[in-house]
Amino acid sequence: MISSKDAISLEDNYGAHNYHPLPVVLAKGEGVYVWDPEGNQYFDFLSAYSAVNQGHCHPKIIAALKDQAETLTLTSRAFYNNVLGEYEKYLCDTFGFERVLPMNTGAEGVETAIKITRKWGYEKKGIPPGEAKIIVCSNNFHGRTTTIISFSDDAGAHGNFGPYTPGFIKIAYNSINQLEEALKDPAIAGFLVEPIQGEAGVMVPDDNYLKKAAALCKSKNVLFISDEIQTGIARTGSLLAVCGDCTCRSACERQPEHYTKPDILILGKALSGGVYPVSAVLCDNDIMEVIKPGQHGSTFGGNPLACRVAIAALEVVKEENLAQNARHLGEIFRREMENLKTECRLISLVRGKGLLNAVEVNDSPESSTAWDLCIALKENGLLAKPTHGNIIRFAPPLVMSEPQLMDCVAIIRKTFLEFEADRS
Ligand code: IF1
Repeated sequence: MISSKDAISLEDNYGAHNYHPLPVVLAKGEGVYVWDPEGNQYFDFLSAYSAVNQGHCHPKIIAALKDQAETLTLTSRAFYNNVLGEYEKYLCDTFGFERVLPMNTGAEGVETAIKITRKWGYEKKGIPPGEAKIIVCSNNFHGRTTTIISFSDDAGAHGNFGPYTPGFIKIAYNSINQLEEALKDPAIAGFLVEPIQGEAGVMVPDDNYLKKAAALCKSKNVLFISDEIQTGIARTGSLLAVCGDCTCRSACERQPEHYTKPDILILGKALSGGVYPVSAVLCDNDIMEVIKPGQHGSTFGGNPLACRVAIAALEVVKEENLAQNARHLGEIFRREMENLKTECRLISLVRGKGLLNAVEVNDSPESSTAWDLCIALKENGLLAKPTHGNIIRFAPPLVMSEPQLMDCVAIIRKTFLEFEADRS
């Protein structure tokens, strides 16, 4: 097998330099573990940005992939296929919506939601042609397409990619007042929000923020659009982040004190368990009906391979109670990190929900401390990646066991304490 050194130099020499990876090469994965070509084992605390919630190479999902791959992979939507309808019904039943529009990547899901929202704005709300606006939040991350980066305020994501798509109004995240103010504009068609901001550094909004925001949108006839590409599929301790404290296996209005039903729900990443790019946009019929034949689509969206894989991936989430496990382990993880914070001055803040957590490193975002800590964690068998300079995101697969989590806590503890001792 190719060595780590050679794999890295090939990527360096032949790939676009659009990433700055941690210097580790992954050659195999199983559950919560990954291995490099030299056979070193690591706990994966990134989970491909929450796409492998079900763990690497989950046998049930891989079996579905293999079985369908030998039967039928792609038909295009010029014809019906025998899996798409079953998949759409399964998604509708699971998430409590009337219709699904299948796509592939997360960014395509967001683009789809934007198109549906604008069209709904003109055809249902009566916004004058060309004037529809969508409210978004500062420090958002919704993907990398030209329209989506138009409303990003990350210099790297946004800079020199203009001219930019107009029609977006930016407000502060977690500000009900600013939302109320922005909603006074009658040309607003939708409010696009992450229930927890991932890329921003795992920013958890105030309790009831989503509920209040959704209610305000409803009162102004504005669509509330939840981007659950990263937070969905059990990551934050419930099937969707908008399910609040409910650990039901489906998003349900049986628990209205917890659940905030979005008008449009966007899913991606772990919808396929990280096995294949699968995204989906869900909404009820009165909204989805604005999209007519020929007005939106994708060659690969809704292909039978994607549909089989996604059904299996969601079954795993339900059968293995991954939402409950994420909730339980998340509480332990944050408690342990809070304990470590009292002994180790390297940690300034711990936050998160379920198994989407972040530790703020007590140094400036310009310092290399968080990066150096991640290198040290890697040496000790745990992979995590810094974000925004001084934040480390900890998001293992949700199939982790409590003893495994305690092993990981021990690795993090040892690494941080040794790092601190070495520096002083
Ligand atoms: C990269 C972060 C995670 C997302 C939300 C849509 C998308 C994403 C809420 C687009 C994608 C990614 C992509 C990844 C880094 C990453 C990320 F660091 F930027 F914040 F997950 F933590 N909405 N998130 O988080 O989905 O088109 O990529 O399938 O390398 O850009 P996509």
